Amino acid sequence: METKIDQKALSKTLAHALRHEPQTYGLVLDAEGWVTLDAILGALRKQKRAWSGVQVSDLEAMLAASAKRRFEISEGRIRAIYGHSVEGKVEREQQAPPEILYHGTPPDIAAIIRVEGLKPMSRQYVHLSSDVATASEVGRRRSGKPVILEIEALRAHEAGHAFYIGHDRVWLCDALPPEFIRA
Ligand code: HQG
Repeated sequence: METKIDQKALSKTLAHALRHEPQTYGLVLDAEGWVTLDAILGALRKQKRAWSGVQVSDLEAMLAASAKRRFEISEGRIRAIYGHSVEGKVEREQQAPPEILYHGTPPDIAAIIRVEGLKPMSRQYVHLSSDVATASEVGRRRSGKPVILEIEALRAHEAGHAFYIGHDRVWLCDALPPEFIRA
């Protein structure tokens, strides 16, 4: 009998396992954050009875149905694209960013960021968005009226700050001083 998989619950558990606490699931991420599909399926099948028959096709269906690209599957492996808090920084390739990136955040936090700069807080990297709509969506998780900060990403990159691409709408960087933040 086929069991219907709750895709939201599956996505949340995957994010927990692949971004934050792989050890809780008996998983070890490689240097770039990958685990094998066999390992993740084995871990998920032990989590809940409803997932005892979870297949790669269920993971693929969840990825295809999600509005946000949080995970990627390649060559029999899966990883979280961004959002990590695990110890040991996931290795990423530096890339030149677009001229401007955006960061959506509540007004009181924006005021702090204008003074202190952007910090990764509980994650490995600061998360930036490539467009205002995405930044606004990120900011709305915490505030009805988020402030959208404009980040002079290319100028910061040229001044020696590293940037990394997550996917087309999500960029990552290390802590960034306020001189590159405007608006
Ligand atoms: C703030 C979600 C005080 C920052 C989203 C943010 C995104 C500071 C919070 C992704 C600060 C960190 C990441 C400073 C930054 N002082 N607060 N100096 N610098 N902050 O969740 O960017 O749905 O770690 O403004 O959509 O909100 O999980 O980062 O408010 O793509 O896939 O510290 O997570 O994606 O919060 O979101 P987060 P974020 P998922």
